Amino acid sequence: MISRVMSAELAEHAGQRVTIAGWVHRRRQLKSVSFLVVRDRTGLAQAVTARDLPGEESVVEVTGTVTASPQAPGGFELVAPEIEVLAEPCTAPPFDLYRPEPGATLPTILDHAPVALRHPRLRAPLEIAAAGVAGFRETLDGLGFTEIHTPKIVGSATESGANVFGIDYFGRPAYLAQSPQFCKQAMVGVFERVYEVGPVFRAEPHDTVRHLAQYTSLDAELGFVRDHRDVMAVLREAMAGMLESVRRRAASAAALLGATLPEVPAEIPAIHFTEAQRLTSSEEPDLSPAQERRLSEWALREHGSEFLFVTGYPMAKRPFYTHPDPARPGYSNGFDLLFRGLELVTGGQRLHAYADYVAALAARGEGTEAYEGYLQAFTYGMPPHGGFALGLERWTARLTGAANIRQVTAFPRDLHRLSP
Ligand code: AMO
Repeated sequence: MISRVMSAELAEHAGQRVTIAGWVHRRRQLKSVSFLVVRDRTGLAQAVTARDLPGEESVVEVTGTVTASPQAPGGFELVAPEIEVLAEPCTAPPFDLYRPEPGATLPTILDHAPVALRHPRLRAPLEIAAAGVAGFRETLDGLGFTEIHTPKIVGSATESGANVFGIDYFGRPAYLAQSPQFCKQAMVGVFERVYEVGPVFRAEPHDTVRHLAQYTSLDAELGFVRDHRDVMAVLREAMAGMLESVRRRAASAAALLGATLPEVPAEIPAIHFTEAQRLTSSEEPDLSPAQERRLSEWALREHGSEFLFVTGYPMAKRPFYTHPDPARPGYSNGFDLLFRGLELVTGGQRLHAYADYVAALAARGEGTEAYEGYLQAFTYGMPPHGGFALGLERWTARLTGAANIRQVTAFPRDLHRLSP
């Protein structure tokens, strides 16, 4: 391994001869002097030289003497450098990566994602997402959860049959998992508390700014709950941990994007679905995006909170595994978490008795055949339990102010996009 110094560490090596490595972010050739700005994973470093410079996005190793320079990024630069070119690009990027704003349309950016994402502003949301996931894991590990990995090829739909991708599985019909729902519930019987960070697939037929055909789901499921409120309390901790992790690990990415990180109230305000209907003067059995926006505005105004729980969604609008509210016929122990005007999380208490599953499926005109594998868990004794799933890209988009979920997804999959 070469002993390589990161650009962010130059100040610690003042006066020494060091080697940095990265991509040529920008070059400026003046009459008598040339400036080479190199980008590595920690930021930018400048080298000053008299010679011709390799082209932008060339991969280089630069060895030079660290010297104070107020104009250089980070206040230090490399002088008298030796430059070794490790790889040269075949083509120029579709836009200048060194300009503060990408200055390209979203389709251009997405079509050229492998190089476009090197732009500091386009990379920043992905750093924030990574920090969020790290915080999610840390928080749930701390609460006694075990991380699990469940199959993405499954034999039955979990959420609804409507938006499932069918595939050919050795000649048998199978599906891409819409959610780890069934497996995470079964794993509560093994570990009591589990979580998963993984891809899920939805054949979303609509071209919207908040739907992808593949997204990253942060799932959790826990046993021995009183009802959905215990699940909401864990979700509150996970949310606080994710944001704390962004503050710790991705502060400069958040600052670059001007992202304001919300406070998570000690107790996130919660309203019942019927109250949400009343506040938005609606009798519809579901909340529209416009209603979600109005409810978020209300929560900010009334409670100073950017988060709002809506509980008790009608049973008819929730999947068959949802636990009913014993005190309110027709309503469920299911909830959504709204964040800055958007549904960010869905969760709730689940049925846990085998007979209740059989009855719930029958009430929806379905038999148990397609679910036999899943329902096994409930024939062997399952505690009252519940869980939730958070869409990572929605979280990142709301946090960074991105209007379109594709702006915070490295290689989005949607109705039209399959490459890169
Ligand atoms: P649901 O289907 O509501 O619930 O999904 C949970 C969360 O995932 C996100 N999400 C999406 N993000 C991007 N593109 C999509 N097409 C998309 N669809 C959903 C949202 C949503 O709140 N099994 C249940 C969860 C549970 O009860 O544990 C489920 O999957 O942020």
